[in-house]
Amino acid sequence: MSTNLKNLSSYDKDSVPDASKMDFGIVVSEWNHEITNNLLHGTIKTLKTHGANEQNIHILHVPGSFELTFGAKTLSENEDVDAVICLGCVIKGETSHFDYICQSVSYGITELNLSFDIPFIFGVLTTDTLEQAKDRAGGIYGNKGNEAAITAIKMIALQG
Ligand code: DLZ
Repeated sequence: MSTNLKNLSSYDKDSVPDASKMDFGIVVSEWNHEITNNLLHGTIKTLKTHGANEQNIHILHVPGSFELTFGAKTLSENEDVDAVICLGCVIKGETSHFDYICQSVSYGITELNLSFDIPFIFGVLTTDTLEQAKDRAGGIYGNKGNEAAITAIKMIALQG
């Protein structure tokens, strides 16, 4: 979890490779959409800041974070993308849904990274409260979408 020691939107711009020739997939959860919309906008803005073309950014919406894994797999099979960024927001409730969804999506994205030849990026907020999510979706701790975009660019560049 980010703290006041680490802002999700702070990074060294010079350390980020040029993304103008890269193709991105973004799969975004509709659950907690006021948060995930901010994550999506933050992701797209940062990709474009580093040269990505709008027509090379493919977006797929899924109902909830549990569906991110299947959405990411589908997107990677249907579009010629170099990385898929998964965006979601899971907020702890009164039941154990939180634990099941977080476990499933983190395991699912790990599996995709091991099964496919492109990177799948974990851009999922897992918070105790809506307030904590807002703080990390364009609030006082930055925007996890910015972090996810930078991670995707760096991971694509890693492959040469
Ligand atoms: C059901 C559910 C609950 C309780 N909470 C969240 C949440 O905080 N964040 C989220 O992205 N999705 C949630 N969902 C929906 C599940 O991810 C999934 O869409 C449904 O269980 C249907 O498979």
